[in-house]
Amino acid sequence: MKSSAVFCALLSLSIAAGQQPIRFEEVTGQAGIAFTHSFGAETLGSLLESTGGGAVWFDYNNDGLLDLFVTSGRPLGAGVHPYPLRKAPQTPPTNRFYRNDGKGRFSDVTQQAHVAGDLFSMAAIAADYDNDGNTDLLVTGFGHVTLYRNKGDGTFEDVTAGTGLKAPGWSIGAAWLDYDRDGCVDLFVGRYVKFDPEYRSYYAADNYPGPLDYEPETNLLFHNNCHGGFADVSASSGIAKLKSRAMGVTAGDFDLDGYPDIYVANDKTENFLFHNEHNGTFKEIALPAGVAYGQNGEALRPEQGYPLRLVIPGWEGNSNVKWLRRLKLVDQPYMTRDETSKYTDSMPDGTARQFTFVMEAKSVVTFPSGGQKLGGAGWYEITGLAWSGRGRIERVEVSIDGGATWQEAALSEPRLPAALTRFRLPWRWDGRETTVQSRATDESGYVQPTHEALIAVRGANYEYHNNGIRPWKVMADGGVTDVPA
Ligand SMILES: [Ca+2]
Ligand SMILES: [Ca+2]
Ligand SMILES: [Ca+2]
Ligand SMILES: [Ca+2]
Repeated sequence: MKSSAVFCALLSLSIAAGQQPIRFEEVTGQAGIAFTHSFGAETLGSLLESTGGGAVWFDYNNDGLLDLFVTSGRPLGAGVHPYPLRKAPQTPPTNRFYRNDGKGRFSDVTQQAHVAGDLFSMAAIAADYDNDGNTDLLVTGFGHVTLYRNKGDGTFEDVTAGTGLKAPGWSIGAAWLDYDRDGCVDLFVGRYVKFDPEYRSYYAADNYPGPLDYEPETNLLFHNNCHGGFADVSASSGIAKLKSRAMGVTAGDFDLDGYPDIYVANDKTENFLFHNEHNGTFKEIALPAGVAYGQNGEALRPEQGYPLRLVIPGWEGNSNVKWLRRLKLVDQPYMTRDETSKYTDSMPDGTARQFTFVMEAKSVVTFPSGGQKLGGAGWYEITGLAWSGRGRIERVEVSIDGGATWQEAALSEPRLPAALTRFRLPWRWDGRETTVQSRATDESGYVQPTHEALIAVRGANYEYHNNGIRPWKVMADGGVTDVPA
């Protein structure tokens, strides 16, 4: 509460001073702030890592100067990431806290303040939840939220467990608000999706599942009992009736009835405006209020033809038309957003090959594959999927020795043009480290190339139509990991 008031005051000062143009200068380094956000791996491999981090300005030591807390990601656990760090950094990435020393200088007080944190963090909000005059800090992230009580001596204490703040799952945006006006700030926690770090997308093997590939999640509301604890009132307040993919959350009294309301910006789904009904419940009114949808890229709604869906599995290898308003037949390609960004391939000389709709023959081994674990030497069945935009899959070969030799896999019928074709091959694993990969040949005679062969033709910048051979490394302990390109 205090932090937002100070921020607004700063903003109005700037405006009052502003007959002259306001200029900004990059001073991060000279101010003593050396922070680089980390997603904890060398290559983006999941929605979690692609989601970034947040920051909050608040005055933790009551000296009138705003201090800065910034969040960071961290390496995910072993076996859940397709691109783990091959060499861990000497200093593991953590959240950082910078004390404002005045005169444009900051000191890193992360360790002495005890706020480095232990989770893949997303956002932070600050308020004096226990009304002791010291502003406290809440950090959201993957797994739980952390409430740090400001002890008033320059240090914080993680009091999450003792306060009843249980927010499992993946939270991003959150907001402090005193919804029942009893003088103690309550807490709204927006949750994103039911994220499964082991779930991989096999349709675009270099890519990762997006927000719509995971189930939506409920949001949480906690009532502050004014004695240091919180009660989960998500159900009784009506907040938990709705599921969504919450990213940004803010609270404010938009209709000036004296009670703060809550706005939730949802990813790929309509937004929520929770109107405070003054009796401990909220009513979701975003649609009639006109703030449920954006003008472009808006969430699905019946006017757009939803829920009609047109599925085209093999043409691009990954296309779903999720809504359909009209079909128009034309005699030349049209330039729209997806046509320019997706249906082109970068070439080594910097130009782009335009309108490459067809996914050429591609296959991927789905067992054993990254993140799985074999239970020791013995018989296994290697399985996988192959497809081609050029027609039927004619054959799939599998190599269990890093590409030195290849064996023909059995194909499941029916094999249809531009459709997924399942393949399988019995395999006796001797328990030694090896590499498993597959290559498909389609009815045009096209053979799925190696990653190196693709780079030679298209350069290193292309990614969308990546149909290169996808190797998986089976380690002696049975663990299966990606082989970084
Ligand atoms: Ca301060
Ligand atoms: Ca406090
Ligand atoms: Ca309250
Ligand atoms: Ca209100």
